[in-house]
Amino acid sequence: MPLLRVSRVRPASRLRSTLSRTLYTFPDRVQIDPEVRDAVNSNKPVVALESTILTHGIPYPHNLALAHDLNSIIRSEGAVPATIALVKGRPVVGATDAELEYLCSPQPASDEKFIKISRRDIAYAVANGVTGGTTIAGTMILAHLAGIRVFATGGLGGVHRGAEHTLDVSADLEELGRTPVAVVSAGAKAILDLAKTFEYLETKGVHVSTYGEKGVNIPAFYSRDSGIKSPFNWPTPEAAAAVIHANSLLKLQSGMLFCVPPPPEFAIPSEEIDEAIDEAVIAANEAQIKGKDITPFLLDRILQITDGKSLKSNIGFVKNNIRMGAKIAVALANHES
Ligand code: PSU
Ligand code: MN
Repeated sequence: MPLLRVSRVRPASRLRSTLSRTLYTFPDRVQIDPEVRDAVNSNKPVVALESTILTHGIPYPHNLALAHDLNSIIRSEGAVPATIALVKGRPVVGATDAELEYLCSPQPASDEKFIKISRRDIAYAVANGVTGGTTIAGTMILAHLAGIRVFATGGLGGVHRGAEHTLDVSADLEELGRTPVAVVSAGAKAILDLAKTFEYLETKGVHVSTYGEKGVNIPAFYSRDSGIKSPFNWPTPEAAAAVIHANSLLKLQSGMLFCVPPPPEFAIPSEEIDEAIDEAVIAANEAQIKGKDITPFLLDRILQITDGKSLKSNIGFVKNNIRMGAKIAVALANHES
């Protein structure tokens, strides 16, 4: 009963104003787009976007076209886009067109200009003036500090195949366990051990729910069905928004993963993509690729093996995820107004 009364005082905005002080009081150190700032402060819908997908996931010039398209999709749904990155050591929340162009510029294969920034890399990047794309973990941290509660992207990092030997588990999972941001994605990347990934999320107390009616399974990035049962389903953006609101209300401090199966026209059947993934994993092992280089290596290999089909699929469902993310952000703002 008391919960209901509390819900009427809009705890989410109170929560935001305290948290946001961390970022908003250092304007010389942090760049928050004025439109994003206004939207956060007035409880208007904002959708955060990551930048590793631009710097390390999707090759030039597709990345730049995608960055612009994602912004337009979010705006067409009535929300404000906020691409998050580190530019010359400065956390940026809401990258400008010039910054997007810079982040998307082609990088020499041997000597990377930009790094992939997860939780462990942020302080180093700030201290050393480094530019890089924030991963899901890195983006969640900055989104949360800026008061943004919905973040949409392609696919989550997770427990890598063979993790029982390498212990390679993406920091994305830890972040979902500790940072209250809703991540909208096509599940976790199919290059991973998906069963272990979702076990891990359960251990960390992360709410996992899949778009659709009750019984729809968790997707597998390129394909619609991972064969793994989704703990919950969200039939509408309003249903997802209600969970995000309750999560804030209870101050759970954990993240939420809202999965969106790729639309049929962009999905690749698992029999087809699994072969390419297996081949890419063998190539990565042979080349002894380790740590943070594995994900970009595998995505690039799969692109080559499928002759560009995986890229087309990836771009298609990322756009779809972002549209769903914007609908959730709009529903959340309505729910709380
Ligand atoms: N999904 C994509 N492309 C990507 C990634 C995900 O379609 O580039 C990135 C995300 O930024 C994710 C990261 O957070 O890969 C995970 O990397 P790692 O496994 O090293 O934690
Ligand atoms: Mn890793």
